[in-house]
Amino acid sequence: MSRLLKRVVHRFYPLSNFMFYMQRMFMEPRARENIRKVFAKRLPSPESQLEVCTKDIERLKHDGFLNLGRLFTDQQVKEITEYLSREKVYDRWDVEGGLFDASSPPEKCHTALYQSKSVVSCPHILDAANDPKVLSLVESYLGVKPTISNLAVWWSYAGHSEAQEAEFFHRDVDDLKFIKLFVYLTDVDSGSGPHVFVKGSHSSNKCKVIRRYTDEEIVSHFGKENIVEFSGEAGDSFLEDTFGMHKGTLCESRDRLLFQVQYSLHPIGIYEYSPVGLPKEDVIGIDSYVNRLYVMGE
Ligand SMILES: O=C(O)CCC(=O)C(=O)O
Repeated sequence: MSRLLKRVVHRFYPLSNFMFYMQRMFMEPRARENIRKVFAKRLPSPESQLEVCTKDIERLKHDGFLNLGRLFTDQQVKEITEYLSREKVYDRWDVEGGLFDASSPPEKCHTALYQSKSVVSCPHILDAANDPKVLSLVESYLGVKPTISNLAVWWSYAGHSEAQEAEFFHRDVDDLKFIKLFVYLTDVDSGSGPHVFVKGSHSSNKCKVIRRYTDEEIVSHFGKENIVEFSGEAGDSFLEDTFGMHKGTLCESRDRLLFQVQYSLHPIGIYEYSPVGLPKEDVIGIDSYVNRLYVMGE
């Protein structure tokens, strides 16, 4: 099959791919919101018993992000990083390159991900992804019971002179509505790859073409005053609607380790999921619908 034909088929088959590419055709926040409402009616309703702070949800909707403070204690960060030090990673942008030790990445590698099965089995990770306060905020934001559609931990490495891929500003256009939880697992300052978000850009009609944008373009469209850099200690967390413009700054002085959860209405159409079977005691209290793409049901 020619490459072009393969690409065309990939857009339509399986149907989840078609849904993924369809929603990418609607880039106006208001149109996306109207379509979200239609789909939300067919999805399970929010169920959280925890009342969310109205101010928090209003700020999240207005700014596109919300600082949540500490999600992991120092001891939990230690247990997570100790566990991960025994697991292998792969280059996000060169999957074919295979697995390697996180402490000795190939020279050209900017970002290295742990395999899903390592992440799911890592201490404290599922508990954090299912933290009741986080889930109640996420439910309020999405208007439905969420689906965990991506669960990832990755290293961003220092020592490169030029940004690559997600180190440039971009929008994620993964589902009609989604939100991501970011948790730093190393201390992050301006030299160690802080995540950067453009306040309010999640509801803006500017920069609707799906591509990478330069810092200069972002400043000229949104203004320097709206660019928010997230520094923090290991264990600090924030929620962000990454339909808004964002990037991971190129690390200069130190590597950065980040844990991220994506919550959406649907599974991400182009992802392939392989739920992991976990011991019963590890899944007590977590919702089987919310976690179904990563944790195998009974
Ligand atoms: O590494 C980062 O901070 C950026 C992450 C990102 O671009 C994303 O999650 O879509």
